[in-house]
Amino acid sequence: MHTLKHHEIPGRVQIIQGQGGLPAIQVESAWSTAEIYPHGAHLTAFQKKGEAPLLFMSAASEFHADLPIRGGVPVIFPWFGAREGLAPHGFARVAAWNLLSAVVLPEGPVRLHFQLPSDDEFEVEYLVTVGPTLTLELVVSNIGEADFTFENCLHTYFQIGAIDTLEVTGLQGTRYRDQLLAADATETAASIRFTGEVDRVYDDHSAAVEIHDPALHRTIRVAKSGSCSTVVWNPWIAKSQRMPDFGDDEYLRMVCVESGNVRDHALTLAPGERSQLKVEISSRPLG
Ligand code: TA6
Repeated sequence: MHTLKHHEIPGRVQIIQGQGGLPAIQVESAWSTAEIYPHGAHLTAFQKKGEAPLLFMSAASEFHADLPIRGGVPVIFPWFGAREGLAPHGFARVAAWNLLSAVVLPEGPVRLHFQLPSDDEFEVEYLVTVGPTLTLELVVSNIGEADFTFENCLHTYFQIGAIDTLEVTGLQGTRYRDQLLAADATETAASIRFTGEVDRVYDDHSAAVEIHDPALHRTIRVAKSGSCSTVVWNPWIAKSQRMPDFGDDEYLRMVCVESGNVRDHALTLAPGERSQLKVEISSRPLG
């Protein structure tokens, strides 16, 4: 905690003892507030002043150095999904990231710069910019001597008012892997609605997605670059009940729209190459 304190900026950046006794960084800009744990460089909150939170956090989430936080923005690296004998979704989300800097940008947003503890093969940096929008940048550099192949994903949990009236647009015509059916399909709906568990990995998708939420009278826009995969997930009832760190009825108030490069879109960097995954999250009144 003491090594973080020197990053404090009065009225903008404060280091607190967060849940589970983990250090947390509270950020305030002129437009918004946010909270990030160096544990996993995990954003647990982002909220525009006068608006409902944009990120969903499970009330049952663990806050422990060895466990992932449930909700917010898990940073998924260097693999997505399950791997035999390994933690699902990679190790970055349970690593203790270093905060390199916290600065107020000339236009007013606050930017935090994190780095995953170094490895002699790759370097991973994560930039979080808190302003009128939330911008996330995950930069991976190959600092080794051989090609490096990995998956990345910003696995964002969005807070919504009601799943039964929610619509997600921007994916029509896109091929996807249905993770539940282990089958490939093409999205035919202009607006995706939810009537059960949805777990789809959309391929060759670099466009923005919008989440239309009549219950909160809000549209959330997820714009991105450096990403060919979009994942849409809602656990619905049965899976919610199987997850110990997720409330049985929390599926009603969240949806994941995730941006990254997974499965066939895993990235390979030659020595000296770098990749940048960038996501900008914004909101506006419904429409
Ligand atoms: O991104 C969707 C997904 O792969 C789902 O299959 C579900 O497992 C979700 O991620 C959460 O994974 P986690 O390991 O955080 O429980």
